Amino acid sequence: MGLQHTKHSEVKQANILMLGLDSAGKSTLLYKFKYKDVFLTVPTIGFNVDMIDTRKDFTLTFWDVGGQQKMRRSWCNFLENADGLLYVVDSSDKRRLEESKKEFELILKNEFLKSVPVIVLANKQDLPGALNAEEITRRFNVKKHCSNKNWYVQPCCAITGAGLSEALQRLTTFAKHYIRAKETSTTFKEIETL
Ligand code: G3D
Ligand code: MG
Repeated sequence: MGLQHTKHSEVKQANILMLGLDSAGKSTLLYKFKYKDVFLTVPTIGFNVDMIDTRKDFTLTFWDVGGQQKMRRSWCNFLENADGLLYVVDSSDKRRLEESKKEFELILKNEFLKSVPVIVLANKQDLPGALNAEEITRRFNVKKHCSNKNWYVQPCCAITGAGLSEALQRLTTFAKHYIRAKETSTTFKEIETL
């Protein structure tokens, strides 16, 4: 019996689910991504979703499904196709940190996100008293909740754009890795059923 080699098609696109409480800075981030990168399209598909394609050789499509209470129930619809989760936190809003943490924990319990990579954006680093990335990591218990997947906590400021290219780079690496792993496991399942 020989080894079966499967040639992967080149990964060109990834769906990134963007979540976080209202006012965390999601829309500001999308705006910044849009005007920083050359290649983009913003299809109007109604609903509270923003799709943005960035980079020439690889497309990250961001789905900003809104953080308001009434929108949270619709999050699940977007989880199934997610190749990455970008979770945005207002690091300066200590009053709502616990609420944000609860949402984070809740979303990670979803079966569809079991091994989906996670980037937590510790946003609003420009504001006085903002918790740094280490503190957000600790408070959100990220190590524990993301122990079975790739994760990173990136400090950033959506207004100046500081930290965003690092976040995009890491997100791209994680998402590509995730998609390849998904393809491999599908291939193995197909082989098993032969
Ligand atoms: P949301 O889409 O997650 O609900 P928004 O959040 O992008 O609408 O941002 C909510 C508010 O936070 C906005 O202010 C926005 O300018 C501000 N904001 C977003 N990111 C940052 C940041 O990194 N630093 C600072 N100082 N402010 C930020 P307004 O005043 O329009 O409500
Ligand atoms: Mg918004």
